[in-house]
Amino acid sequence: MEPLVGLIMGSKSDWPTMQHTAEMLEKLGVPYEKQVVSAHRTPDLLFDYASSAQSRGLKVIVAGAGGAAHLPGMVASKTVLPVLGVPVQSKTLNGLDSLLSIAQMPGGIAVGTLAIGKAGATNAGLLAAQICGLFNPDIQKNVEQFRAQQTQTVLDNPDPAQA
Ligand code: RP5
Repeated sequence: MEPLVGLIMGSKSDWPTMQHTAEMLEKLGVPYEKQVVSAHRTPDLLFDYASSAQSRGLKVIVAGAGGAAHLPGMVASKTVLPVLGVPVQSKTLNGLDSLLSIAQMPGGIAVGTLAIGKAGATNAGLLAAQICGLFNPDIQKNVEQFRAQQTQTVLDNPDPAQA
């Protein structure tokens, strides 16, 4: 299947975080593509990627970046596809810089901002799948099954002291 989700990140160093988005998309049967696209190191590539994303068939873009994290906002400015931003945990400021850079978009261009780090990356994959589930019943069913299994796992293991 052609990719529905474009998974991009500012650097290879973001992969240990953003691989959790990839894992969730795979778990939920969402076809995706992945690529390093840097706002400040490859600005022309960023413009090309974002402006061609819709015509190439993508439905959602997940963009992870750290530090002065311009990538999600700049991508959102060049496409009407929903853009989900993942703040990567930076070494110096623990990702607070990334979070504020991504979340504090001025009104008029929207980026859906997730939590810092692994949880945000995981949920970006989940949210992208939920968006794709709006037009793809198979993906929506996979999301429902994932949620049901998660619930059952908690109900089956109520003792907090037991491994
Ligand atoms: C950002 O700068 C990337 O998203 C990454 O989180 C951060 C550091 O990049 P590297 O210097 O590790 O390549 O563009």
